[in-house]
Amino acid sequence: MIRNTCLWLCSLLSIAAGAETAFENERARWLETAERSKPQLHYRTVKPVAVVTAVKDSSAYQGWRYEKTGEPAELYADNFNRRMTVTLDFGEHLVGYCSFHIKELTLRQDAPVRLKFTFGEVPAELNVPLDPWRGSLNRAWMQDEVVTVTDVGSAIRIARRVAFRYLKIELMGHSSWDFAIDSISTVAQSSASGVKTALQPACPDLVRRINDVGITTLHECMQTVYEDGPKRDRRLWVGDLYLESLANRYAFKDNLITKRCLYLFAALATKGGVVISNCFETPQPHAQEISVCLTYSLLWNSTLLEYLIDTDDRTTANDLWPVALKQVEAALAYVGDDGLFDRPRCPLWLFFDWRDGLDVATPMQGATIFALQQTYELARRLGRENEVKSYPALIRKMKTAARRHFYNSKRGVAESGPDRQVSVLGQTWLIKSGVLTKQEGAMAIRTALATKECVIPGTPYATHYLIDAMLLCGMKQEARDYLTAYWGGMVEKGADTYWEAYDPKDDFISPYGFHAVNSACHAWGCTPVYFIHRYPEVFQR
Ligand code: RAM
Repeated sequence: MIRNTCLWLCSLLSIAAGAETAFENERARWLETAERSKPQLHYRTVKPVAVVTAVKDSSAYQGWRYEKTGEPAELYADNFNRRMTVTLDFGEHLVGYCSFHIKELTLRQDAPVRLKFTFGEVPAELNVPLDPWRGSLNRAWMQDEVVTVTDVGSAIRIARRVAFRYLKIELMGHSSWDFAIDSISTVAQSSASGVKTALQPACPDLVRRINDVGITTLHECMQTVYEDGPKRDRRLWVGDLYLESLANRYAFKDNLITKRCLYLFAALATKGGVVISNCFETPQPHAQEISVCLTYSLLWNSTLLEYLIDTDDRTTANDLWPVALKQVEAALAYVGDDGLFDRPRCPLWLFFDWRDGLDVATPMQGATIFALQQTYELARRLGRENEVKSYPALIRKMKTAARRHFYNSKRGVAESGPDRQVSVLGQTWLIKSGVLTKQEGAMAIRTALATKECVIPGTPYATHYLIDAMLLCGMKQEARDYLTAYWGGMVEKGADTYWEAYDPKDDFISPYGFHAVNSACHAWGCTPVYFIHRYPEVFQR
C-alpha cells in the first residue's frame, strides 16, 4: 500500500521533470557499456539428495520442517499413480531450471499426465495453503507450475527459472496408465566466480557459518545483475546493489557486475536524471519508471564511490560523475534554508526499512548529509572539488540543524517526527553522517535499544546500518553480539540463505501480509560477509 502511494507520487514527479532529457547523448552508450559488462553465467547440474516428509512443528521456523524418509532412487522406481505426491530435498538453495523424465511402467501412455510442481526456498512455503491468496503482492510470485506431459521419454524442462531447495510434485488427477517420475535435476546458475576469501583459523564456528550463509546468499543473487532475490523481485534494486557490492568486495571480487549495474541505472534514470529505485533486464533494459526512491537514488552515489575505491576505474567514475551530481541536486530540492530536509514537502518514497510505523524525518536528514559527504569524497578522488564547492558549508549547516532539531541531549537520543519517535535508524543515520560524536552515538544506540517503544529494524537491510553505526562508534563487542545474535539466529533456525525480513521474535514477519511470499534468499542479508572481513579483529577473533 505504502509502495503504491509512493509510486503514484513518483510518477507525478517524473512528469514535472520538464521537457529536457538529462544525459540525452550518453544514455545509448551507457546501455552499451552495461551490455558489454554483462557477466558470464556459470552452470552446474544438481540432483535431489533425499525424499522428505513435512512435519508440523511449532519450534521449527514458521512452524514446518522436513525429515528425510527416502532416497530419490526409490521414487524413480515407484508407481506415481499410486504415490500421488512427493517432496524432494536438493540439499542446498539453487537458482536455475529443473527438468525431469516420465517413464512408462506397466502400460503404454494413452493420455497426457498433469503434474503440479511447487518449488520452495523454505519448508513453510510448501505447506501453508496459498489460496485464497492473502498476500499484498502478486500471487504469481509463488513458484507453482502445472506441467502437462504428452510424450514420455524425453527430458521435460520447466520453463520458469526457479529459486528453491525443496520441490513438491503432485499428480493432478489419476492417470489411466502407470508411470514413474525419473531423473530429476536442476541446472543451477550464478555469475559469481570462486570464493576469494578465507577466514582466520581462530574464527569461531558460528561466525564461520554466518559468513558461509552470507556468501551463498550473494552467490545465488549474482546473476547477470545483482538481483534482490532470485525468487522475488528478481530484479536490480539500488539498496540491494549497494550492500551486495560491499560483500562482493571480499567474497568474489567480481567488479564487472557492479559496473554493469551502475551503468544500467544511469542509462535508465528519469528524464530529469534521477536514478530510479529498480530496473529489469528483459525484454529490454527498463526501469520501474514510477518508482523513484530518493534514499536509493542517493545510495547509487555511494555505490559508485565504493566501486572507484575497489577498482580505481576513474574512467567509469568520471563518465558517471554527472549522474552523481544529479542525485544530490534531487535531494537538495527538499532542503530548506534552515538546513533541514523537509520530509512533509517531499512526495518521494524514502525507504529505510519495511518496519511499520517508522518515522523517516531523522534518518533522511542523516542520509542526505551522508550523501553529500560521499559525493564530496568522490569529487575529491576525481579532482573535481571545484564542482562541489558549496558542499562543505552545507554539510556543516545541515549537521547543526540536525543536532538542534532531532537530538535530545538531555535523553542522549535522537528523535523523529511530530511524536518524537525513538528508532534505531534515527540513531544510525545521525551517526553515519557524523552528526553525533562517537560517544554520543554509542550512548544514543544504547538508549534507543533500552527504550521500550523504540522502533527496531525488521530487515537485515536496516540491521546492516545498525551494525555499521555501532562499529563507527567503537561498540565492537555490541556489534559482534548483535550480528551473531541476528544473523546467527537465522542460521540456528536453519537458514541456507538469508531472509528478506527477519525479526527474532516473529518468524512470520512479512512486508506483504503473508510470510510465504517473502524472499528467503535476499541479497541484502549477505552483509555479514562485509563486516566479518572488514573488521576481522572484531568478528574473527
Ligand atoms: C522490496 C525488495 C527489495 C527492496 C525494496 C525496497 O521489493 O525486497 O529488495 O530493495 O523492497
